[in-house]
Amino acid sequence: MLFQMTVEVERKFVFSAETLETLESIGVCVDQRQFHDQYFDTPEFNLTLRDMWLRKRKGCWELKCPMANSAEEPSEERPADAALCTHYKEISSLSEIYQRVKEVIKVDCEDREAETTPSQEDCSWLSKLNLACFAEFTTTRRSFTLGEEGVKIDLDQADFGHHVGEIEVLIPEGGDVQLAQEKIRNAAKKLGVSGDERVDGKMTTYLKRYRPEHYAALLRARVL
Ligand code: V4E
Repeated sequence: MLFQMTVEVERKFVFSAETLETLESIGVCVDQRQFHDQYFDTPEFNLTLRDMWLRKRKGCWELKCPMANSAEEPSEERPADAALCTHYKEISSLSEIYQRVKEVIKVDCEDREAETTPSQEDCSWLSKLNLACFAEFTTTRRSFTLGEEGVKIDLDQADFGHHVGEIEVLIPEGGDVQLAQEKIRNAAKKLGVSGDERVDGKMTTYLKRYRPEHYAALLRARVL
């Protein structure tokens, strides 16, 4: 079966009262909501060591994976700030998620039950694959648009005291990542977002604070 996948191209930024003021004057607030995320992995970090992020948000399963063989431009031809943008496949079909997770955590193929895709409500597959929740937090998110097609700006406040902004563009798989980065660059300029340092997201901060061993393993593997 073929699945239509979305790719999220994103740049995180540190936001201040000034950024918020700019956003409120040149952008439109299109949404404000709260969601609770639970992230899952094995005790050996089989998923996150491969930069795969399995989570449950608002009752739905989501998996973020790095792009396979992403055809990057040679670094000398890439704009310097392209390195600040990440791009991940976003998978929300539980059957596709289950298939990919099983491939990584090689389950016994003799297990007939493992052949069947679980239902949204059935969480027994987690323990069968040795998956447990390693992080959970609630985020309050305000979303803005700036008039540029397909660009969304999220201001996130996590309940453990970390806030971060994200400029994001969603494209179909195989879509133009460089064009998305260009749009992100323009939006960052309009917002007065500068700096060439990578900004820690909610998860990086969470792991640093509450899961130092997991964080250290991901640093060693150069995932974070
Ligand atoms: C992909 C990823 C992680 C999973 C969480 O992704 P993130 O986009 O940070 O979360 P959120 O809540 O904004 O998701 P959305 O609602 O936009 O779908 S945790 C770490 N990574 C990888 C990663 C990385 N290596 N570097 C940076 C700057 N960001 C993410």
